This record gives sequence, C-alpha cells and structure tokens, in this order.
Amino acid sequence: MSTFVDDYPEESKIVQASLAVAFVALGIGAFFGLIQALHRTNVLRIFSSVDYYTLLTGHGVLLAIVFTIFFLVGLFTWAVTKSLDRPAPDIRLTWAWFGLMTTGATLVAVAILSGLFPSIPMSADVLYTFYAPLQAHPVFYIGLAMFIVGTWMAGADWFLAYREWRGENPGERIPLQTFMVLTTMIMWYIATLGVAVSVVVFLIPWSMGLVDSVNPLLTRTLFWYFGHPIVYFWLMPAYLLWYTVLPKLAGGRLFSDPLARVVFVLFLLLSTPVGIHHQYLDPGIAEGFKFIAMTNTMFLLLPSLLTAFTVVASMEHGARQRGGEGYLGWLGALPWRDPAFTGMALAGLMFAAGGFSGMVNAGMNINYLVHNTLWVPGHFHMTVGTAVALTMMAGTYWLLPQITGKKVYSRPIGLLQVVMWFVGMVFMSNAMHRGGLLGIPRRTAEPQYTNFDFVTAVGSIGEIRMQIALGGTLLFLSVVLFLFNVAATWADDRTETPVDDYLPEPLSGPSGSPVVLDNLALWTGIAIVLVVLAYTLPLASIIGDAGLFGSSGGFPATVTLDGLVRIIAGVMG
Ligand code: HAS
Ligand code: CU1
Repeated sequence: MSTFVDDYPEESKIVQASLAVAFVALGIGAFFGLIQALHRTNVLRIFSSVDYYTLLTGHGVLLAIVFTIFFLVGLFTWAVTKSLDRPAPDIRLTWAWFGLMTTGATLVAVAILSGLFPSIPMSADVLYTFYAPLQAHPVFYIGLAMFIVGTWMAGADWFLAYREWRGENPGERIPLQTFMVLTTMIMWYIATLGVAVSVVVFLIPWSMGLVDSVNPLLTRTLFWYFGHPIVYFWLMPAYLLWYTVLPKLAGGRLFSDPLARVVFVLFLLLSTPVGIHHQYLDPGIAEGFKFIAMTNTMFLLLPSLLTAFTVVASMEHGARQRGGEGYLGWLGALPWRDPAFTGMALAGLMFAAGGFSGMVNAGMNINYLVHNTLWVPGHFHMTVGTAVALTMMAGTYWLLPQITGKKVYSRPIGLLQVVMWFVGMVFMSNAMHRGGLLGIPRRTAEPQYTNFDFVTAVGSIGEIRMQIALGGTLLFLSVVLFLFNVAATWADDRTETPVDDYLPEPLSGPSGSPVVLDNLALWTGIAIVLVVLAYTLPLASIIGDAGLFGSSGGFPATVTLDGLVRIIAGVMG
C-alpha cells in the first residue's frame, strides 16, 4: 500500500526538510527555556543576568517564530498536496521559499546568538516582539524580512496549486484542508503587511543609521497589528489537525465540515482588528480605540468556542463507535495509548484553560492587573506553548510515517513524552499565573526585587518558584525524548508496514452548506474593511501626535475631529 512519500516523493522531501528545521529550532529554544526557568527562579545560574535577555530573545524567536512556522509550512504542504491530490505546481518554487525562509531564519539566529560573544559586533537583544525603542543589528531585521517573504511565496505556491485544481474541478467544494490553508494564508497576508511596513520602512533604515529616530508607538502598534493574528497563524495548524486528524484518531469522523469552514472564515475576519488589546496600557492610544479592540476580541472567542464544541463532539462520536457509553464514561473508550491522540487531546484540554486566561487578558480593566506580569507568559505557554506546540509534536507521530514510510521508533516513549509535557506545563503555567497575580513581573532576570516581599494568600513565593523550575525541567526533558524519538525514526530503515493515512469523511459534509462559505474573495474584502475601520483612526492619531519618524515631542491621548482633518491633510501632502 503506498503512502504520501511514495505518491509525492519530492513534496515529502520538502515536508521533511521543514520539519527538520523546526525541530532544530525546538531543541535549541527549549534548552534556552530551561536555562531561563532555572535562572529566574534562582535554582541554577550559568549565564549572567545581562545575557538573560539574549537567551530570552533566542528562546522566543526560535520557538514562537521558527519552530512553529517551519512546522506550519511542512504541514500545509502535506495538507494541500494530499487534499487536492496533486503535486506542487513547480517544485523549484517550493524549494525557493524553503531556501529563503531557512536563510532568513539562520541570519536571525546568528544575529541573536552573537550577543553572547562580546568580540562579535552584532546583537539583537530585542525580545521576540522586536519593536522600538529596542534596536537590533540590521542583519536581524533583514533575516526577518527574508523569512516573511519566504512565507508569502509558500502561500503563493499553495494558491497556484489550488488554481490548477480549480481549473480541472469547476464547481466543486474546496477540499476542507486546502480551505483551511487558504483562509489562514489570506489572514497572514493581511497581518504581515503591518510588520513588513514596520521592518522595511522604519526599523531597517533606523538600525542602519539612515534615519535618526522612529516613532516607538507607531512601530509597537504596527507590531501588534501583526502580533495578534500571528497567534492564530500558530493555532490554525493545530486546528487543522484537531478538525481533520483527531476525530479519526479517536475512532470516528468530524462532526461538521460546514462548521469548520465557518470557524476558519471567522478567524480570517476577526484576527486582525483586535491587536490593540496588547496595548491597553499604552499611553497615546485613546480609550475608545481600546474599547473597540476589546469588543472585537470578545467576538473572536466565538470560533474557538465553536471549535471546542465540534472537536469534543467528534471525539465523543469516535469513543461511542469504540463502544464507549454514559455521560462521561465514553472518555475511557478513547485511544489513550496512542501518543498522537493523547498529545492532541491534552493540548486541547490545556487550551480550554489557556483560552480562559486569554479572556481575562482581553478585559480592558482586568488587563491592568495582569499586564507585564508573569501571568502573560503563563497564558501563552498554555496556548502557543501547549495547544500549538504539543499538537505539533503529537501530530508528528502521525505524520512522520507518511512522509518517511517508516514506523515511529517508540510509541511508549512518545506517550511518556506528551504526558510529561502536559504535567510540566501544569506546574509551570499554573505557578506563572499565580505569580503574575501577585505582581511578579515578566521579562526580567531578577524578579525578586530587593527590600520588597510579594505577599501570597496561598502558598509561598518559594513554592511558586520551585513549581516553575520543576515544570521547566520536565518540559525540557520532554523535548529531549521527542527529538530522540524523531531522530531514531528518521535513522531507521524503511520496513514494509502499511501506513494508516486514511481520513474519513465528516458526518455532515460540505454539500448541503451555503456555497458562499467558499467565496474567498468576499471574505477577504470584508476582512480588509474591518481592518481599515479598526486601524485608520488610531494610526492617524499616532502619526499626528509624534510624526512618522517620531519628530515631534507631543503625546496627547485623544484625537479630535479638527486634529484628524489636519493629519489627513498632512498625509495627502
Ligand atoms: Fe493570547 C497575550 C487574549 C488566544 C498567544 N497571547 C498573548 C501573548 C501570546 C498569546 C504569545 O486580550 C503574549 C504576547 C506578548 O509577548 O506580550 N489570547 C487572548 C484571547 C484568546 C487568546 C482572547 N493567545 C491565544 C492563542 C495564542 C495566544 C491561541 C497562541 C497560539 N492574549 C490575549 C490578550 C493578551 C494576550 C488580551 C495581552 C495580554 C497583555 O496584557 O500583554 C482567545 O483566542 C482564546 C479563545 C480560546 C477558547 C478556548 C476554547 C477551547 C478549546 C479546547 C477544546 C478541547 C479539546 C480537547 C479539543 C475560548 C478549543 C478536549 C479533551 C478532552 C479529553 C475531552
Ligand atoms: Cu492578542
């Protein structure tokens, strides 16, 4: 029986190469994570507190940007090829974007790591959010720009494949996995415009000394315009696996294909006009704009709540097919020995908690309590650090046999590894959330502050620290086991065992659902209108207050109609 690697050997190479880069980044990034967890908690300090920020930048960039997005491009290449059942339109284009992304990521990593060596005149201690006033060496921004352009080309590759398919299949519904990839990429194109402008127009000229100053609030706002949708760019590959693979692993079928399409359309529409919820505490943005961002964010909960319903319903259907009974008794009938299933299910379970802490963040007034505290890293280690990362590791156990033709080296090690991740994260992120509520700051190597004691209602600061150190250690060990298992699989010889790569049809298929769901041009148009509505006034006001390049010193926090007219007149020349 043939599988993906036999049908599409060239595409398999790309998927394998993308995953390989992702896993190298995962290994290094996780190691930096261990160093930080032990440093912050004062358990073990092997680097100086000054180098902490270099390592923190490396940790964030390598894991949140390189690992996640390289996995994404590998997974999406597999998904588009498989669901359209046709090879890449031109494999040279495919290798070109892979090459560009890899070169860009390497430049970024070199710029960051050079910070550890005083003899090299290069550093990029700007954290993974890289907005001004922190400044990196130009190589960092140039690498970043290459990486992003590489993702744009990858998207073009998948759209070309879709266009060829459409030519031969007029009137047919877009296969679900391809639909997910295309909507995600449209969202990505819209979102990355913000960071592209920020990097190319402001940060690169500024880091090269071509302009003296930038408007920090403007680069921050452009960053967060992109910085929120990127979290869904990380999440959508996980959702693709939860919708199309997890139901099968559970022994059943996806509950509803149309509902899955609605969810991806909602993400396309709502992911971008919310970025200001990262800036509730920024002076210089009027409260009204923050309120609009909050309202949009609350609407954006809907697609994830729909996902919780659909995915759990599909799992329950699977469990009942396997003989599960009762209100909750069916849970026991799920295939808990399968690392791919268990990893994804635990990732989903933790996302329920991470989504809840996201709701807390999103409330404008409650945000004042948690912003810039350890609560926020607690939140994102549950979301990107578990919902996404654990799903990607679990998904690997399912994908690897298809793209290599080889059996996973050890399923028990896989199972141990995914459970260890979950347990480690329970310790670490729970303690981080609690620490944040006490006011322990994020992004500092010295969170203890002299002559100041954080007051705890339950437990103690020492206990919180120990949980973070223990959790961080378990997470690192889990990555070591994962990488070992993957490397051992790759190194094995291929045997003639059949690979189970069949994905069953959904219970409720796309045929009866409104055709408008597949109208990508319509959704793109609405998404752009929403972005224009949410961002025109705030950006005009920020530029009006302090100039495009931060020339004026003023910082009023409101925008008047009179002022707006002046700004628009100014922009029009
Ligand atoms: Fe967030 C900050 C709000 C989701 C990532 N977020 C961050 C940062 C990151 C991040 C990295 O409004 C920090 C950025 C920085 O460095 O400063 N976030 C939200 C909201 C959501 C949300 C409302 N975040 C995510 C996701 C992320 C992510 C997803 C990455 C992948 N976040 C915020 C806000 C801030 C923020 C503010 C700024 C904080 C500040 O002050 O700085 C929502 O999308 C969440 C919706 C989720 C749900 C959960 C649904 C449950 C599901 C589980 C189903 C169960 C299954 C398994 C499948 C409503 C889908 C069942 C298993 C069985 C066994 C039955
Ligand atoms: Cu966000």
